[in-house]
Amino acid sequence: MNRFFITTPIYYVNDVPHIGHAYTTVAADVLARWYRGHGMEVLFLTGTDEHGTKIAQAAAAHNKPTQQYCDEISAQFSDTWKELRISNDAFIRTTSPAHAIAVQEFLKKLWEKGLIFKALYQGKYCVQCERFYTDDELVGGLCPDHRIPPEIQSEENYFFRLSAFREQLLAAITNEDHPQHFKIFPRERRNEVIGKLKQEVNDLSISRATLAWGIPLPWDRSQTIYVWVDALVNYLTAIGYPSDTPRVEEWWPADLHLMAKDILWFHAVVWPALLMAVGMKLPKKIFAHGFFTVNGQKMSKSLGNVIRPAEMIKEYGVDGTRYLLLSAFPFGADGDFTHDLMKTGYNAALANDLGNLISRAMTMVEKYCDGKVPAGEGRELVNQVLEELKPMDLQLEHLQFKDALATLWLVVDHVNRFIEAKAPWKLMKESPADVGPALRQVLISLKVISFYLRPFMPDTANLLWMQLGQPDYIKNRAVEFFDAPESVDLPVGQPIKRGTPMFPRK
Ligand code: ME8
Repeated sequence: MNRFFITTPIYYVNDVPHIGHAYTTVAADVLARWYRGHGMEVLFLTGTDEHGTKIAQAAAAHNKPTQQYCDEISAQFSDTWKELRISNDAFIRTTSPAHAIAVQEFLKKLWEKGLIFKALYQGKYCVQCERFYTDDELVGGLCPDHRIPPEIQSEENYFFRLSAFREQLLAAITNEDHPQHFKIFPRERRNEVIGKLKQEVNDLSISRATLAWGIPLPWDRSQTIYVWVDALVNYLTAIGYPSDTPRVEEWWPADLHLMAKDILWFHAVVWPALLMAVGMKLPKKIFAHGFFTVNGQKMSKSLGNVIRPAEMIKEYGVDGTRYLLLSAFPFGADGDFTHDLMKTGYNAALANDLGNLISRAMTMVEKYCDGKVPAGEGRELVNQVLEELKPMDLQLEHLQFKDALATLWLVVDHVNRFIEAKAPWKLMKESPADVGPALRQVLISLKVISFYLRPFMPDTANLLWMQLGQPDYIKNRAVEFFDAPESVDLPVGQPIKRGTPMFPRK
């Protein structure tokens, strides 16, 4: 069976989730559901990153023992993902014992390969990013992401010879025939990585002498492992590394690492180099999406403009939130998220187009067809709808969620226009025999829409599915997919169950 291993970043537990984290996670969920729906075996991984200075400081600021603090915030991430119907198959916490073993084993391999050396290092470290910056990378002396001055850190650390992999990495990224070729998207981000790789690459400090909150280095327990190296290995912990179970063989390399552009360097350069160093395969594809701002500003606790998923869910529902996150901007581009944008999107696409289509279709079937699927010939609408949905395959393969939703909404619009044109309320008087066949096509088109809606809005799709008289697919854990979309159908006489309107207007 075809396998698909998809990951999100593991999020820092210094703060509870916001819609930036939800964005990546919902996107990954859509792909996981889409591929499962097409009969693939999917492993969808997310989790929390719990070591490092930033976390230790956050726990101290809350006057809590660090582990307890991590437990609490990590639970908030997993609860939020449950609420957002995220269908992850695994959730890694870097403070779990299995992960510590995986990281230490990985580091032992690097050590044995002679790729680690010890050196005195003085550098400028941004605790919020958990990384050193060179003077060139700072903007006016400040961290380019957080706009805060970095700390001067000076200690004797162990280093990984990242610089030794510069050329091999460049070749693996740019040469499609290279045995370790991997893809980076979008193109501009890929070019940035290539541009940086063409310049000098510094070796990477992989341990801390003064930070206790981390996993000890296997050969020198006075130092802890750098949080980024610790975090990246989570992708292997999840599949059973370091044991030799077939799972590691089956699932590695990952098909897709998803993240925003802030951490692309770690995924496109540091991680592949570490994997090359220990002789493992590289992930196949890395996609770095854009950054949300809120009313033009970076989301940050200090600015007080952080939008929490719970606020959005309260206002727009779970599926409304999922829809709004993915339809707002092309995946890859930055975007400014405003309440106006959300409200407009909700009213237009959900209340008007989709909500209205479902409710009027069901109402008419009740009124004109005795609440049952009518008989009738003719499939021109159904066939057009199936044809119009075809681009979604490629759009989702390229992670163009906004475009994929636009494709689906063209179809929603098409079915709405079909109803307008047929005007069953008039037909009832002029040619009542034509009402059943027209509404039959509308119902079958809704069944198709429901199927394509599933990955994006699983609850709505299921409600629609059940209104069409189909069995609850969430409760039955059904993972069906269309083997033969052209034969999609509904049995004549099957009762439909009109529900309450789904997306009340704001
Ligand atoms: O970097 N817009 O964790 P993190 C869009 N622990 N996406 C955003 C966002 C925004 N404004 N803010 C955050 C870490 N994200 C490390 C990762 S992985 C081995 C270790 C999302 O909590 C986006 O996916 O800072 C980004 O890459 C990630 O959260 C950073 O999460």
